[in-house]
Amino acid sequence: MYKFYNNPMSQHSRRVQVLLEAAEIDHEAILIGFDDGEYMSEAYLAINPNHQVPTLVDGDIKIHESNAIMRYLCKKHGLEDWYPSAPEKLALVEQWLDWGQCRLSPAVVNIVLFTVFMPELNNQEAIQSGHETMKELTPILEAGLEGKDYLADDKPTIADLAVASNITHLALANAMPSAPNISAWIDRMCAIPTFQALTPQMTAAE
Ligand SMILES: N[C@@H](CCC(=O)N[C@@H](CS)C(=O)NCC(=O)O)C(=O)O
Repeated sequence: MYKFYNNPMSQHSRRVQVLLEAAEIDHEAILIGFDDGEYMSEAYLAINPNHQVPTLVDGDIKIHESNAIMRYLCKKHGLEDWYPSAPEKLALVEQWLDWGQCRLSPAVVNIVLFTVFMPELNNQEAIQSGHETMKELTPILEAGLEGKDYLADDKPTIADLAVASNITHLALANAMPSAPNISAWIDRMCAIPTFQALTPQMTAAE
């Protein structure tokens, strides 16, 4: 059985957990603590030297990087709906997965980490930079959803799980983007069993 190392406060963990639950994949969920320093322990570093969650262990295979884990699970379990193989759909899935990791996630981390989890560092520069970047990225995501229910297909894919978990993480800092296509999409994502249950309570930014 898979061992899934995670923490509920981690949006990268949440996206994988939603996929595991939605696809009814048997797994053992193992909580890795932040507050108690477990994520930096020798035992966990042997599993993931990046001291990050999530990690999936499948026998001898240890996989870090949330999107790589989702791709692996989709391939292994033939989850064609979640990770379509048709080139046009696949290209969009990969585009939004990469966009989420390379462009969106750093901005979300700057806002949420320094506003919510490490306010004592008073890193206003990072928070400001995150908000500035979100001003640029919100219209890009909004346009990507124009006339569409989901990012890459007429059904949710792992790209939606990845990008929506990033966007809803902003709720912790009361910084959810306020844009009609994004809001309607998040509502649709909340219809996925466990997505809403695992997602922080959402309030749009002022
Ligand atoms: N690129 C990684 C990011 C994972 C990540 O940033 N995890 C955070 C929690 S959301 C973490 O474990 N942070 C602890 C650390 O970086 O030391 C992924 O997609 O899995």
